[in-house]
Amino acid sequence: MSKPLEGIKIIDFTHVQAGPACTQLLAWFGADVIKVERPGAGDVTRSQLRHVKDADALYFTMLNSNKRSLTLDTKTAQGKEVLTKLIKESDVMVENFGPGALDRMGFTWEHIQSLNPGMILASVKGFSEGHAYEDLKVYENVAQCAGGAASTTGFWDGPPTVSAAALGDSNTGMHLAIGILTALHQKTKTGKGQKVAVSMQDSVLNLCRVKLRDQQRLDALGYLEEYPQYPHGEFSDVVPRGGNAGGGGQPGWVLKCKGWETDPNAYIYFTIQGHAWAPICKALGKPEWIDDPAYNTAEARQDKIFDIFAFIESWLADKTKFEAIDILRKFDIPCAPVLSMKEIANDPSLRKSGTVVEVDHPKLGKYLTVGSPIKFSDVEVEITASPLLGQHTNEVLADLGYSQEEIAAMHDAKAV
Ligand code: CAO
Repeated sequence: MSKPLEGIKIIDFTHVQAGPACTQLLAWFGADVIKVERPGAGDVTRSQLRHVKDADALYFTMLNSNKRSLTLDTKTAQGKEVLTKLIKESDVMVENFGPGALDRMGFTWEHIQSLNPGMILASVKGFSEGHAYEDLKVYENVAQCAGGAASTTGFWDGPPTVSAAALGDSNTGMHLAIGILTALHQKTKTGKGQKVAVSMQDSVLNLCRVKLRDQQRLDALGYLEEYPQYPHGEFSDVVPRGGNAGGGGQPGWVLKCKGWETDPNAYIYFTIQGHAWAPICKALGKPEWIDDPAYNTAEARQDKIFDIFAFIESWLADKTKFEAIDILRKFDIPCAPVLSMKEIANDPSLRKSGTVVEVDHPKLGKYLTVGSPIKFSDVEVEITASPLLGQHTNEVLADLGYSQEEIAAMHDAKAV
């Protein structure tokens, strides 16, 4: 079966995480993604946090599957010539260099357009063009702080906290992928390429929109009724950190289960969804709460929500998180176990769905990676190993029309 993006050629001028996450997604769906890397070193993540000597690090392999690797020193005349040829026959170029790096290399947007008017140039930067911080280089946690995630994550008595989820990096890459696919679609109508730019700050903020909602409600009311600070605590004029409170209108919390004293993840997330109140009371053996006016509305429960959570914890004390979920699911209560990475790695459901995939790598051996979270009825996503540094250099150069002698000369000159 042919893949949906088959025939789309992408110059992958990305490194670290934000850009590679984007191009990996496009490669899964069939695009020919040629990763351009500096000769000798390659993407810095190849050697970052290695656990097998001389083999590419998992940081690299898990973000660069299904791609080809071309080594090219784009600061040499020969390297620029190869890149020029590639630009002329590619559909998309993706880059996440520091601000201005591509221009300094001689590949301004105007020059790229003059080489190939159909080209889509997709860029990730820390901040958007024209932003007061547009010159800054940015990594994940910097973006989480600038995008409003850190100030609203964590507990009220602790400092701003970053999430383990890659809200700044992979999330930005996913936004960029949507932008690229949109531009490709528009090109089918206009025949023209365009520039697609996504900033890490904007992408984080896009996931924090409910916190901007809360700022406006707080400005208007002076309190936020779904936060743990309500009704007994204090609010200032900024959205506070709400611990593990639910972000919508459904109060929820992380609750201890049997074994929490020794197992750091013996917890479940429990949501008190309004219309599930009666089933919740039945599940907990508290039928008298169903019609009790002190409990039977969300408003009535609010000032004793933590007493209710404490009661649920006492109910959970003799149940493991999995036993608890098996009981609660029968009552249609929105809840889930807090899963460790070890549990996720070994979860048969995730293996079966192709979300956790085992890949065989020539130097690293077998490793696990996260497969496509997007499932199609008519597309099968196969995850293949990431390329070794320069594995496809000769093949790509030959495809561009270079002779074996010319390729050998480029190797001698260390341009590739
Ligand atoms: N051949 C020759 N030179 C190359 C090259 C190649 N194949 N690939 C990269 N380079 C050069 C660039 O041209 C640049 O040169 P100059 O600065 O001299 O013009 C140089 O390598 C450094 O590039 P950089 O600024 O991208 O790299 P850095 O390590 O200093 O910064 C990062 C890394 C991620 C902070 C920066 O790239 C950045 O801010 N990117 C945008 C935001 C982003 O994507 N961050 C997320 C990264 S994932 O956490």
